[in-house]
Amino acid sequence: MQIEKYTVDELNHQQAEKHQRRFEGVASDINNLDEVLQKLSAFNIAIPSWALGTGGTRFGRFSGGGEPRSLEEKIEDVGVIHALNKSSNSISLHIPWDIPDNAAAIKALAAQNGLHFDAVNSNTFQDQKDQKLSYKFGSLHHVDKAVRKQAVEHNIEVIKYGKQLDSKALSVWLSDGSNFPGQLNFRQAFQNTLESLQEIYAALPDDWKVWVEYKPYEPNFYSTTIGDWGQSYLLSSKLGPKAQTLVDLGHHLQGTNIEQIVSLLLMEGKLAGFHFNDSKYGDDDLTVGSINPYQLFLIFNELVEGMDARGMDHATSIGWMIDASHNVKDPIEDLLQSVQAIKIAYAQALLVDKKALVAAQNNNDVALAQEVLQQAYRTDVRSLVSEASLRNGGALDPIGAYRKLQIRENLIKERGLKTVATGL
Ligand code: RM4
Ligand code: MN
Ligand code: MN
Repeated sequence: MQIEKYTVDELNHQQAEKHQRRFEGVASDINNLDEVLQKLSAFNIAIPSWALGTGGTRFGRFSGGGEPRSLEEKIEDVGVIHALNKSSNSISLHIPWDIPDNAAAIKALAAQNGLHFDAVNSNTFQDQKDQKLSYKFGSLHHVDKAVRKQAVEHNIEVIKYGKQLDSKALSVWLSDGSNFPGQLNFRQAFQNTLESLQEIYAALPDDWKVWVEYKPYEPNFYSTTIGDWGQSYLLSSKLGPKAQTLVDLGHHLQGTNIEQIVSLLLMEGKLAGFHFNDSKYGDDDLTVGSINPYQLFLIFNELVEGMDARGMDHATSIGWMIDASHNVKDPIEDLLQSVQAIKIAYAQALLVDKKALVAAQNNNDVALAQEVLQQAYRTDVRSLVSEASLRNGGALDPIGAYRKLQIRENLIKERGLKTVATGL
């Protein structure tokens, strides 16, 4: 489904006065307004191909209507998201859930929707139909060399698909681990993983990166072979400069100070990027910013500060992606909400008075440091995000526009009520 630009313009027109009033109220207090708007306009967040259908839990799956039935339809859905928010100009594919059979046609369709391809993701956490050896006891860390080889070859095949689509990164998440004490030799599991990743690394094109994702538990509940940022960092350091650590916000134990992890990985040039989501307990994959928007802001504060310290381009030097999966929301609405939440946190971080913060830190003025941070956090930046979207040709209110344009109703008409997208 293609969105006609004039329909978005019409909606924007109806809201123009109200928007202008709000925008001027906030804008008058911002010294570097143009810079903030430019940075917001340039900022894009990739959409994962597996988040466009209604996700399931291990108990059930309640599909919504009009879900994409093919990779082509997934690309069209991301096209809808991008047409509304002008901040989601790429899609990240999970292989083999979304194999591009005809890469040239898929690329052309993406380009037609203003999209390109972000990282490609391998999957050795499930057995596929007709697969020779099982991943029941792991993949890259497996005790059996033949299983490791099969998993390595899968990753190399994923790189091949990615090359056809002009992706520039392979994202690896392993469920490898153990459920019971004694099941695994930790050192052996780590060494096997390293060796397997080295083989994958050797197959990476020069201008590619491999992103090593970590997660503390689930589906294994005693140990995970790449369980935290230390283990991922160790692997990516041993692998070399093309390997970096990927931070998925839901992959931390409760109470972990994620912003501190981010700050140090960035300092070491080892932060690959993000899988954004939110969670209350674990890998809940909830809408970004729905549970703890303050944490999201604190992470962005470290990102902006750390990237500026290294002279990095905010928009392009690391990978920005959503990794969420919903079972009760319309997936497109959820993704639109997530992108908005990310842009809000980013805008707030751009408003932090850095000079004042550094001065407060150097004077051990703890109360003032908090005031400075919360001054930015408590600014209602939503009209700045709307203005950036407007200047890019998007909607002032993407979710409102999605509803007013009755996009889901149209997708249901087009695709039917009972469709199921591939993914989790
Ligand atoms: C995992 C992890 C990976 C994602 C899969 C679907 O928990 O977050 O990034 O590829 O889920
Ligand atoms: Mn993830
Ligand atoms: Mn996850």
